[in-house]
This record gives sequence, structure tokens and C-alpha cells, in this order.
Amino acid sequence: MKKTLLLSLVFGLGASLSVAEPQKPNVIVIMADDLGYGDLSCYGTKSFETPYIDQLANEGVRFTSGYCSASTCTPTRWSFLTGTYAFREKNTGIAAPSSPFRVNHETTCIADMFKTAGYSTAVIGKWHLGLGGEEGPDWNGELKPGPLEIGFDTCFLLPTTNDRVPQVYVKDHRVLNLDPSDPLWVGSKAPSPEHPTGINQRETLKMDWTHGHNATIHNGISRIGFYTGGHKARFRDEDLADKWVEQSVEFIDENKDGPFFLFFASHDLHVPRIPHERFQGATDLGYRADAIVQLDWCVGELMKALDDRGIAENTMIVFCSDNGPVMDDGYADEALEKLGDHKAGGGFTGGKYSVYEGGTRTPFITRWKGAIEPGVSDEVVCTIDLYASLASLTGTALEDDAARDSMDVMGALLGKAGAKGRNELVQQDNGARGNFGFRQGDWKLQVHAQGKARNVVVEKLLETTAVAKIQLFNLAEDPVEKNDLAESNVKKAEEMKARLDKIIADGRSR
Ligand code: NG6
Ligand code: CA
Repeated sequence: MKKTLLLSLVFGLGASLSVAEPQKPNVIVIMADDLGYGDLSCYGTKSFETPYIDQLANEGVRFTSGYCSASTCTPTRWSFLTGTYAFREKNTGIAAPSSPFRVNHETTCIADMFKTAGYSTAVIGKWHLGLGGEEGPDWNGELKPGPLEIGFDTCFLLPTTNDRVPQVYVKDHRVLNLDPSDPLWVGSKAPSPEHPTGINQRETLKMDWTHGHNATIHNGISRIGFYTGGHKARFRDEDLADKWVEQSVEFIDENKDGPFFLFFASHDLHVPRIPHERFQGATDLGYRADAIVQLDWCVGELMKALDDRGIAENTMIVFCSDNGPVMDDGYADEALEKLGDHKAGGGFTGGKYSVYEGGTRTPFITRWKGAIEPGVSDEVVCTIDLYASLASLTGTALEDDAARDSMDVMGALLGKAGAKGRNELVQQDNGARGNFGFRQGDWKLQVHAQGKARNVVVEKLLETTAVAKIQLFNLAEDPVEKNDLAESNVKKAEEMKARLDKIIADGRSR
């Protein structure tokens, strides 16, 4: 079906059809990495300030029930791009450095949809969805399939996460600035016993590791995985945010006559948290919060770029995160020691890797000057819904077999009075363990197929908590999911479990 989409249907001819006229603003989706519900001043922290994102919220809609689909990166990004729950497909969990491209490129993705609508499209920043065919990435050759095969005209990427090798940029189908006489090799075993790693040269590290992350050293930081070569192509961790902004402003400039779709995939505040020198010490909380301030600066730069070109009123910005917060995710960066009374999860229980609210309920802001009435919304919206919602806005038909779980919540995203968000949402962790959160109105069902939950207490990441396999909470009365009602309200728990099972079995919910 791919590439055979019907062109946008404009219903102006049939006067009796009261479908809104399609609108084609530029769209920028800014996705933060590991940013928790409480990690911004507009979401309540008093420990540091995020003035630019606060401005975005003041000029737009700030959601109190905005979600990402999963509590780790790869499945959230997979769902955002495909509009389908990641648990429906294998190999959608956290991608390894040499992972093949995880999206079936025959699938019509959100960027394909924008192409059909006549947009220029780009993804800039962290990718972490694999590159290349079944053999994995051909680092010295063409990195294909990848973003360009799912509708992006151009990409400028960090291929995985920066705690995974290699530290090189990928531009379109190639590693940027790769010298053929110094080929890049990436592997999962040390190429020689002398190869410098976080174990045999630990004393040389500028930031120590705490768990995992003890393989190849680059820029004084040891990583997950091994690599050699490609020295001219390597970047400094400190420069990533500047690079994303530089590349984005270039893309905006080239496409200012629009319409364009930019997926700005920040690496902040994923580990290793190494903000630029000018942001180091910006807060009293260490590099984790300094990286949030850096992220805030990036948002400010994007807003300025729009203002300077006079296109802010013709550009919808969506700000979101890929999963909830984590403190020690493998490096000794003092995130925990310097935390003070900052609540990264905004008081919700759990964080990254968990299906408690803290894992997926995250900052979510929409701004479109002139089109959105500023305010705060309690409607339930999710990153997975951007596909169907933006298709609806632009008047682009959805293929029946695409975006299988994406809901058109455009009215809610625009803050329209009376417009509804979702009435139910499935939340997942990294997948494969049979853990789900399922929200229906104020009710939240939790399923832990093995009776074990991870990162329930964000400060104690490595502890696993024994939990009942089925738990039921009322979020209106008990937002912190402490008071399990599964036994006192058996009927509700059974109904919700049956509904969740059906959504899973049906293969789609749209
Ligand atoms: C985990 C890593 C963690 C982080 C995560 C992916 C270890 C011990 N932990 O396996 O540091 O990289 O994967 O994070 O290696 S995510 O935000 O991209 O999903
Ligand atoms: Ca993440």
C-alpha cells in the first residue's frame, strides 16, 4: 500500500460535509530524552528554571495527562513514527549499537504521511531505531534502510544513544566526515586485549561508570560496545546540542516557505550527561539538571529561529519526552547526590523502565501562535496520536493498515473547548516481559506478568520490586498508585483486563 496514498481529500465540494478545511502549518516535534513529569519549572520544579519551555507552555497548551507510549526510548519512538503500539511487533525494545533498522520500511510512517501532504521532512538528533538491513549497519558504506526510507527527505543523526558506540554523525545515508583510510569498525567484543576500555583504563575516565558502560573509551567516557577507526568523524559529547540546533536552523531556513515537518530528537538528558561547558554548573543539581537547561536553550533557539523568519504563527510545536526519569543510568554524574528535593517524576511513582505513571506520564506541550488558545488541559493525549491527529489537521487520508493505534485528538491538542482526548491508553515498558499499564478515564490497571516491577522508586533503579500481577488504581483519588483496589473492586479489574487483552489480541485499536 505504501506510496499509494490517496492525495489529500478536500471536502469543500460536498457542501453537506462539515469537515474542517485542511491546514498545513509547519510542524516541529521536539522530543526530549528521559525527561520526567516534574523536570521543568512549568511542571512545578523550584530547583532550577526552564524559561523557554515555560514560555512555550504559556503560549500554548500544557497537558497534565500527556504521555509517551513506553517507558524506554526505542518503543516510544517506534510508536511515534508508526502510530502503532510497539508491543505488537518483535524487536521494538532498546536497540543495540549494531541493530538493523527496526521499522519495516514498507510501513507508511508519519513522515510518509507528511510527504503525501506536501511537506519537506527531516529528523535531526538521536535516532536509536537501528540502521541498515538484516546484517545491521554498513558503517563504511550506505546506511540503508533508515529514516530516508520512511519518508524523511533528510536526516542528521546520532545513530543510537551516546552511551552506545560509535560517536559519529550520520547524514542521510552516510557517516559524516568518514576518512576511507581510517574505516570505522563497530562490534560487541573487544578487538584486542589492549583495546582501551572502561575496565582496563578506568583511571583515565573523566566520568566513571557505575553499571554497564565499561567498553570502548571515547572523549574520556567509556560506552556500551566497541569501536575503532573513524577518528575524523568523531564528535565531542559536549557539542551535540549545538549541532542539533545548527542543523535544525539550517533546515528551517531552507524550508521557511514551508510547509515542513521537523522531528527534533534531543539527546538531553540521556546518559552520559555531558552538557556543553557553558551549561556545566548552570544548576546546583549537577549535569542531569544542567542538561535540562541546555535542552531549554535549544527550545529557545528554535523559537527564535521561527520568530526571526516570521513563521511562528504558521508553525505548530509539540514538546514531549520519550520516557520518564532515571537517576543513575550507568554513570557517576551525581544526579542522585545533588538531587535535593527536586522530584523528577513530579511526585508520580516509578520512572523510566516502569509502567507506573512516572514511566510514561511526561511533559507534553503544544504551541501554535494564533491557532491555540493558551491554557492547561487534563485531556489524555499520547505521542502515538500525533500521526493520526496531524493527518487529520492536514487533511491527509490514513491508510487502513497504518497507524493502527493512533487516535485523532487534534481538537484536544489545539486546546479546543470541549474537545476530547483519548478515553483509553495502553502503556508499556521496554516490552517482552508482559508488563502493561492501561488507563481508562481515572482508572489505571497494571499488569506485571511475572509479578516484578522495575524502577518503582526512581532513586533505586537497580532494585526490583515484587508486585501483584494485577493491580488497580484510581488515579483521581490516588495518583501515586499506592492503594491497590484489585481485590476490593474485582469486577472493574476483570473488565479492564478483558479490554486490555482484547486490544492486544485485535492487533489494532483504531
Ligand atoms: C540500558 C542502559 C541505559 C540506557 C538504556 C536505554 C545499561 C546498564 N543500561 O540498557 O544506560 O542506555 O539502555 O535508554 O547498559 S533509552 O532511553 O534509550 O531507552
Ligand atoms: Ca529515553
